[in-house]
Amino acid sequence: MSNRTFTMIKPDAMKNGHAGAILDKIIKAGFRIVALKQTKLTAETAGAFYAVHKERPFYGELVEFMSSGVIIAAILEKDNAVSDFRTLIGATDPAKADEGTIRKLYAASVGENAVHGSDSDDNAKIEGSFFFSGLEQY
Ligand code: IDP
Repeated sequence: MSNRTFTMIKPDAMKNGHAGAILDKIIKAGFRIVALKQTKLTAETAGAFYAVHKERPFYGELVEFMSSGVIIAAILEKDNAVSDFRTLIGATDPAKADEGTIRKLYAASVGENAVHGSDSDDNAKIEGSFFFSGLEQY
């Protein structure tokens, strides 16, 4: 079990002014920020990040949405990081997310759902290194 996960604050939450509140919630939940930056994905880089979903019907919509505005990307550290972070953000569809979760509080739909959280330790490593070199992780 690794102690790191990777997150993005997605374009909807950035545009709606929720980035500060989301970061506050993440830090108060006990995650340490290992690396963090604001950046913008192109259709090409968003497509590469989500390549695992290439065959899903929502892939085109997802790529368009994720490249529609700036995001914040971050690597987070905590015991049991991947699983605890998935609990903190809630279900993919905010309508099904538990009360108090980030997606319940700040997301509007299953597509535009405010935050990303890695779903495994292996993916946390792959996704973190998609955005950050080793020298950017403290
Ligand atoms: P996750 O982000 O909760 O792990 P995944 O099933 O891995 O959920 O899907 C990745 C992302 O694709 C979701 O966070 C969401 O932005 C988008 N997505 C998932 N299902 C749908 C859908 O049915 N319609 C549109 N977008 C979707």
